[in-house]
Amino acid sequence: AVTLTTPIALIGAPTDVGAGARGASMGPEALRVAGLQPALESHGLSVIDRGNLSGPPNPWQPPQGGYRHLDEVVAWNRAVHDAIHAELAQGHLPILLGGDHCLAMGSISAVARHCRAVGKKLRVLWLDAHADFNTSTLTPSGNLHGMPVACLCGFGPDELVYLGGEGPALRPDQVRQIGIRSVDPGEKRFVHEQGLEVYDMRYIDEMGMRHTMEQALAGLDADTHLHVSFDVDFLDPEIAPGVGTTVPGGPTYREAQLCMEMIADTGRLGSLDIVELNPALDVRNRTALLAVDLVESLFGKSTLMREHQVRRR
Ligand code: HAR
Ligand code: MN
Ligand code: MN
Ligand code: MN
Repeated sequence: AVTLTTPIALIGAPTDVGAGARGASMGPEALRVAGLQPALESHGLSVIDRGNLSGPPNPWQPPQGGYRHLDEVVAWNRAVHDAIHAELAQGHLPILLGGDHCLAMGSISAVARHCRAVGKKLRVLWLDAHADFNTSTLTPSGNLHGMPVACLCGFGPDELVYLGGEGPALRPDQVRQIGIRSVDPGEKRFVHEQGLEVYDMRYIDEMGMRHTMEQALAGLDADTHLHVSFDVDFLDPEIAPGVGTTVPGGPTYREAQLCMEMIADTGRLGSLDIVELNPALDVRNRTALLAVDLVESLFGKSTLMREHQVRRR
């Protein structure tokens, strides 16, 4: 659970090896320039910036055997796994600054390993326009940022499935996907077959963000570690143009804020990915600034304001 005393560690992973467009490698610096650290500190949180990890460059090759840049993706994810695990072991709350979404394999495998060691349950909230549940045979692109959820659940190459040591990191029933609106045909069948809990945009339109988040957060308790994997393309492209794979019809500013606020209210947030921000496609760092604004809410900005108001009355 987040308290004002849990130190937050920022870890940059400047790569786009898993993506279909170049530029997410500039994400960590754009988030820093947008003031992520001072924004969190302004709410009384203590933040350490660990700087950036390093790894192989993007060779920009076509897929081989259904995977593009598999060796490079493995190398980056090993580095991410080790860095995230080290922070969790010290009692810190790690924030991965991506980088494309393939990096969630490294971060979530580390979170799962940590939860096994300390005997905690794990719930993953996957905020995304995409299900990221492709495999080498289902993928239309070979891009590994379209496959992290499948790999984490055991459907992928051994080098990625066993990043965290023994067995796959996740069972499908630990995942809640929110904001989904672009799923490939074979991927869709596989999502249903594996029973992933998906709150797609149709669900959010009909039921509202409040009810959606009540469902997605149901059953969390004091022994649950909540990991949020925030793919910035979750947001509607009208407010968040700086991503490689925009899909129209995403959550509005207020819907996204409410989503973050309701997560904050649980007090269970234990780790976070901010991925797929692509400054090469952004407009005056607008999408990075929005991501920072939303992450402030995720860490309880509005809760803090509400408490102040109550005290003043
Ligand atoms: N489903 C498509 C593919 O596998 C596009 C995946 C895009 N993924 C991300 N992350 N941008 O969610 O190629
Ligand atoms: Mn994604
Ligand atoms: Mn996405
Ligand atoms: Mn309800």
